Amino acid sequence: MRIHSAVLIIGLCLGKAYAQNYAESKVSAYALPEVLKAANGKIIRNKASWEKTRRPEILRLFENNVYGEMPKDYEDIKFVVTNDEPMAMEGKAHLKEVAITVSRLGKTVAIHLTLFIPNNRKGPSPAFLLINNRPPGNTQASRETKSEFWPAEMLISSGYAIAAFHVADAAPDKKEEYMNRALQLYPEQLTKDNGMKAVGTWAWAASRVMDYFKTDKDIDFKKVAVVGHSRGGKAALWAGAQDQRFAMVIANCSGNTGAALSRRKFGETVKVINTNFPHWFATSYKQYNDNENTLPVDQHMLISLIAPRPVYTTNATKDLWADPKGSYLSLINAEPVYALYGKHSALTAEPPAINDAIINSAIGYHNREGIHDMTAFDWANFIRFANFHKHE
Ligand code: GTR
Repeated sequence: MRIHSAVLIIGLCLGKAYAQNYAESKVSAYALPEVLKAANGKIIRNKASWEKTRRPEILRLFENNVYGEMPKDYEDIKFVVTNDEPMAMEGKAHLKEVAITVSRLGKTVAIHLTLFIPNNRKGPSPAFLLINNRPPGNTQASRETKSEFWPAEMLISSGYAIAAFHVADAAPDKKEEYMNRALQLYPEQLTKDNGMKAVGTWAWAASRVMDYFKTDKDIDFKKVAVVGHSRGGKAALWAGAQDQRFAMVIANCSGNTGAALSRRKFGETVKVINTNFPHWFATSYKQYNDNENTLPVDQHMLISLIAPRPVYTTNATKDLWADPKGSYLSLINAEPVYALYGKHSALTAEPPAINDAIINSAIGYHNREGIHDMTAFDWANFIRFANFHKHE
């Protein structure tokens, strides 16, 4: 009985705290850092100075203050196809399971890639790569269980290759264990304030898959979209910002330190995410706990780093924790950088109606009815978005 009342009281308190956190009226006024104003005060007016000055500046700010450095060197990388089934999915797809083995300083890490390529195709296939943060069963090669989180059959019948690796191969998603895989190759990262942690390492691993794709003649290396959900979405955005070989970036319900603006402090905040997941972002990011207004960046600048490449983000109506409005505002505030490249954005001033997708646009978006998840509805729109951009 006593326990019940305690639970009730805690529940009511939490409910109240969340209700306050979810009130638009509680969002205080904030000023976003200007994406087109360089550190020396000069206003960026064309893509040449964006690429030469401002883009590298912003990339460094994110490395030093949010995601940590992105090491690019390694001594060796090997690709071994461990399973090859040319007639998988009842003959519709070629399945390849590939061990991507990376070595540095005498240490080795293996990223296991599952890849289905449509057999009904002319030439190399465009591909989607999922950074899988959910149980590995979601991206099963055997297809005994099928999950909407990675609807491989749907992608294959739409003419796209579909690939996935599991985040635990690169960095286990636990504060006591994240350092035990790929970070063993980069021990210097573990001692720096701006060293990469789990989310950075997942993005690093996505880039190693690109290294593999470059060698696979069945894949159109110039047409690879990196996809992630939630924490995987944060990693997908960071991967796409860092590695311009990704032609498209898709972040589903990515929320705080993903697509959502930090300064709104709506739903999950920097302090909450750093406290609950101390192993995700650089140690230096913790100085912004309850101190978002001093961040030299906000998340619209992360979206900007993806320009001119198409970017698509989503939210879900019952996932206020991920701040749908703040994610949409992030996209709107990245538009000036896409404009430098003459890229058309069809974003409307207000977010589109629930379940209405903005597809014919360099920056795409939908807010799906429902909970925090990645569903067949989300994927159907990713495919529409990729189809729209296919011939660019
Ligand atoms: C939550 C976290 C979010 C998001 C989510 C997920 O607990 O607060 O930032 O990453 O997990 O990955 O599903």
